[in-house]
Amino acid sequence: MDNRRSFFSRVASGTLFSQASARAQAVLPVETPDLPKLPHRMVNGVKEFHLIAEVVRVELAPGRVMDAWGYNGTVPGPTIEVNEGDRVRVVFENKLPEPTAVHWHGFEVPMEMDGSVGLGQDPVPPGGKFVYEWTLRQNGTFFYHSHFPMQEMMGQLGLFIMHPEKPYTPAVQRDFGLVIQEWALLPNNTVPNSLAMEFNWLTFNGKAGPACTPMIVKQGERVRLRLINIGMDHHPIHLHGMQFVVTGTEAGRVPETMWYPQNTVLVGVAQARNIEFEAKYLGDWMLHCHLPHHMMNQMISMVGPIQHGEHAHHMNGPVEPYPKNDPEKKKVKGYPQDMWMADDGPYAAKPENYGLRETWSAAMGGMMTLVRVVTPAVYEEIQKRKAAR
Ligand SMILES: [Cu+2]
Repeated sequence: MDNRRSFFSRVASGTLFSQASARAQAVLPVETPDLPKLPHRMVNGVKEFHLIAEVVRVELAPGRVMDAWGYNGTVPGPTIEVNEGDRVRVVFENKLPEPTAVHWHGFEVPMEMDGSVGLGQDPVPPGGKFVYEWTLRQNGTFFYHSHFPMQEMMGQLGLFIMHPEKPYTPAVQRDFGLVIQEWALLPNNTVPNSLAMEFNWLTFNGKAGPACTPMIVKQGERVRLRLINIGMDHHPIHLHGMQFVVTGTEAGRVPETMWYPQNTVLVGVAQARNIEFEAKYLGDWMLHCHLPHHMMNQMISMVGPIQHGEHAHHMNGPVEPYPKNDPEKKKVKGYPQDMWMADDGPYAAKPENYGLRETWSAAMGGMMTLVRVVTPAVYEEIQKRKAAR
């Protein structure tokens, strides 16, 4: 009788099902805008992935093509998603023109499975293969990348999500992953300059604003964003309109007692940061790196007109002022952002951009995307458009 009473009271209070719903929450897939997932097949209880390093032609923004190095046809590489405790095999193939290997960043695995060339394994030659296999007893936001630095700067990076065995609390309704990268694409080149120290293209998941696909959230949902960074710079990532807490690092979950409110998180090189927030307020909220040069495209001196507007006149004294009425001077698309060029054309058809204010694209440049907290009606319309795509 006591048991029965306790059963019903638990049903009434919702605690009986909280475990089941929490388990469902544990496998809530991570959405990675503009990036695919790497599929796997089960082979005798092992999750087997095939990862191929190769040269990939991508479009950072409409018309800006880059020949970078990625995996399985994308730059950065596709997202790998597994569960804590899984036995995982990655059959790796090198289709690059030089030797490489894959380092599993933050993984607690035997050294010969760590991907550190020279120490744990030999380089995988062009055309060669190597099989990585582990039982993964961690959870959190991890990543994979080549451990050759110049290959990192050519794009060789990807998200590796390990979902926890015991679900995180509180549960989230949306979980997004964003890969931070930077590129030096000099004029008339399609191959990134991996020696560069300043960068003209800054990307989330391989796209520069306004080409980044917004993250769509319903008002009231709890949201997790996972950010990872490999490059030459640390990026202070700022969210508009709401406060968040940092709930995870590259090493796993942060205890709740250590959470404190922020709206900017520094994602340093080789770091991962998970942030979580309640999507309290309707709006198209920017999420961006706050380094000024990273909020624009083409922001290096050798790619565009270095002066603009009245600045030239004031700074240079009574010399010929900047020809404000010369449209040719304003034709370097996206440079710099304060030239204010709204150009919705290439983005209008994207379902996730539905309902944005007409001038939105002018505000977006560089490492910048949107968390769109939308009404049910806008959410439904976006879903309808995605289904029809
Ligand atoms: Cu930055």
